[in-house]
Amino acid sequence: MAELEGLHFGKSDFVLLDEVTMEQFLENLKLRFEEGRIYTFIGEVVVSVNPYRQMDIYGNDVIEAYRGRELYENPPHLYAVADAAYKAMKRRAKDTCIVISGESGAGKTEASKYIMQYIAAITNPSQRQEVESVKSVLLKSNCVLEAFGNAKTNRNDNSSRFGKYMDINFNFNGDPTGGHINNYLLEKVRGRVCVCDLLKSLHLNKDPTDYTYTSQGAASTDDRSHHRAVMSALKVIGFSQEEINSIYKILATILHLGNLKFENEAENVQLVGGDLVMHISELTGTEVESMRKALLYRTVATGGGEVIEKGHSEQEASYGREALAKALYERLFGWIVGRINSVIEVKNYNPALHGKNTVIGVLDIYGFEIFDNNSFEQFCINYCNEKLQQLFIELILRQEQDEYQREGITWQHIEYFNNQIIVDLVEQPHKGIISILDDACLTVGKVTDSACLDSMNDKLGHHPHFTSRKLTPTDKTMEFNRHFRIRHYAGDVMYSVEGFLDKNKDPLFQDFKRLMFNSSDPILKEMWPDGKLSITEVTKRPLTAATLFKNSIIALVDKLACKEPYYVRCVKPNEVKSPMLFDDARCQHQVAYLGLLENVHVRRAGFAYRQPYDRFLQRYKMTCEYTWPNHLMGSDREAVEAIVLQHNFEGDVAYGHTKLFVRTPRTLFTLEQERTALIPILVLFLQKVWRGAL
Ligand code: AD9
Ligand code: MG
Repeated sequence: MAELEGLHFGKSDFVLLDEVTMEQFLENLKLRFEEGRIYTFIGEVVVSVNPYRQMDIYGNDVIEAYRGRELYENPPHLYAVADAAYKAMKRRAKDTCIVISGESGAGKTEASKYIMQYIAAITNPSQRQEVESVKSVLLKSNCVLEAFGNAKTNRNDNSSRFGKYMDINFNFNGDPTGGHINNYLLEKVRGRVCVCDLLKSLHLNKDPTDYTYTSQGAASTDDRSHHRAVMSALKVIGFSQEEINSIYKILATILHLGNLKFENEAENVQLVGGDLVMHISELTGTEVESMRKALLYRTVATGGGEVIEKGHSEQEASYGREALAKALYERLFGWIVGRINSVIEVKNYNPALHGKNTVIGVLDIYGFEIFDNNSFEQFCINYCNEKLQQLFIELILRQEQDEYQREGITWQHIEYFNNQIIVDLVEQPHKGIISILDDACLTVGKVTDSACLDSMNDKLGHHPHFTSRKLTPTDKTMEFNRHFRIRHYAGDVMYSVEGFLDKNKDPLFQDFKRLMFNSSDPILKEMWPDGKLSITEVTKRPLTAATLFKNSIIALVDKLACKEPYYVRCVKPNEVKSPMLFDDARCQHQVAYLGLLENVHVRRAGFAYRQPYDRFLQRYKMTCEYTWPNHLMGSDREAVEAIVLQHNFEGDVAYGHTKLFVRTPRTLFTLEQERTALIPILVLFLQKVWRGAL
């Protein structure tokens, strides 16, 4: 099990590459993937390649092997990172977080689940009932969130439609006491979401005439068992039958809305067929007439304070219906997360009695996206990644430098690209892209995407990370595409501005909000507090999608910034979900934008490993004649010096006040190798001693 898996599995830490080049990096990644070694370290960071097959590496025996061990004592694994985060939390009472990033289908959600399972497995050895029930709710919450929040896309059969950040709270014993989930919902910003897809993930029958949700219809056994698992998870978490009924009613409403059609009749828009709207009003606890009206008209307050009803065009009506379906889903999801949080939040925690409450946060969030055609969705996602990169720089480098200073180690400051300039380009008040977008959305009258781009050009034309150009017509479209380009830390991305304004606005007519707030279903009502305001009271425009997203990401970064971070970087080996294929070009692209080479460089510039003297000594004393079985030196540090000297590692280490710093993992691997080789000899030796043969 020891680290030294053998050279034919490649280098288990990229820091060991002979040269840090893209070529060598990829060669090593590929070799390991082909040998079924899906994890590789960069120091404490784990790089993971999606194996697209079940691996026999997550069993209890493996969990035991990683429990309480140091990173380099075992082959790279998610468990090593999970354990490191857990140890830091438990031993040093540090809040920690594990940031998992990578593109769609790279394996983030799977990784987050293995990490959670690991933490669940190693905690509460005494099986205390209340801790077990907290763990069970935490684990079950995944199942519910996936059922409602995942859908099949062309990139991933089980794609998370939301970014998720989960805090797990621990008491001083290191046992989980509760948690909190934040979701970064993509519904609004990821255009490709189709509500019906989301419902399919719940395996409800799509046929609008069949709304018995027990999945008897055409559903397969698999669907039925999945459905049962979700139902049971909802119950374990503590959802009441009434709440579950409301959830289903809302889902059914969304399905019906999807089937609702409009037609033009003598200038006026009408609903096609009356049944659907009756079902919808019944399910939402609203009056049929009010529902019909909200679907066909909107109330507008004129300048003079007069309130008039304005009929929709067919297009507006469809647009409104779509927006309602999406908002219903979005609010339902938000409400479910809120409900789960109310169950798992730590209650009655008394620090005086229970000690410090520490936290491990697990972030499963979309990575950098560069497509052929990038739109508002990619803009938001990439901005989020700029923020996380900023945090990475801030935390990793700052922490490194702090530790060297604390331990009295001389340290050369590392030069790195600070991407704050790009973060500012996007988020700065008044000047940033989001602010320009918002201004355009708030402008009365018709502002086009193109005009918004002109405004960006005026304000940002000289920014070193912003350019825009008008593309000439292509043969295919014969249209002028308008684009702008951001020079991201991970590479240049060209965004098509088309649709930016629409996606940024809150598309939901206020009439729907009021209608839902007035529902006779108290649970549905609870989801629409903003429907309380009457039309004349609504003065402020709701925040735009980009601003809401920005605010939530800023809050997320604040949460992460006060924690000790651990990273899992996920790579997707190919686009066809194959366990065999390592697509060089696709992997190279990901390695580049995940900044993995830079990561190796930074890691190599400093000391990759550090270890308190006593622990180092305990583990390697057998490799040195002066320290085995016990040393007679003045201090542990002197004994460690003896080990280092005997192996000629002086050039690779530095001595801190309490710890030994080791520059490259090779040193530790060599020691590990020697130790592994010595153990059978020592066992033999000890057996002989016991038998009195010596
Ligand atoms: V998305 O941004 O939510 O669309 P993720 O979360 O990065 O994406 P996910 O974890 O859902 O990807 O992984 C996609 C699929 O790859 C899974 O459904 C599994 O079939 C497969 N996968 C990922 N990781 C593993 C693994 N460690 N072992 C086996 C895996 N299969
Ligand atoms: Mg996912």
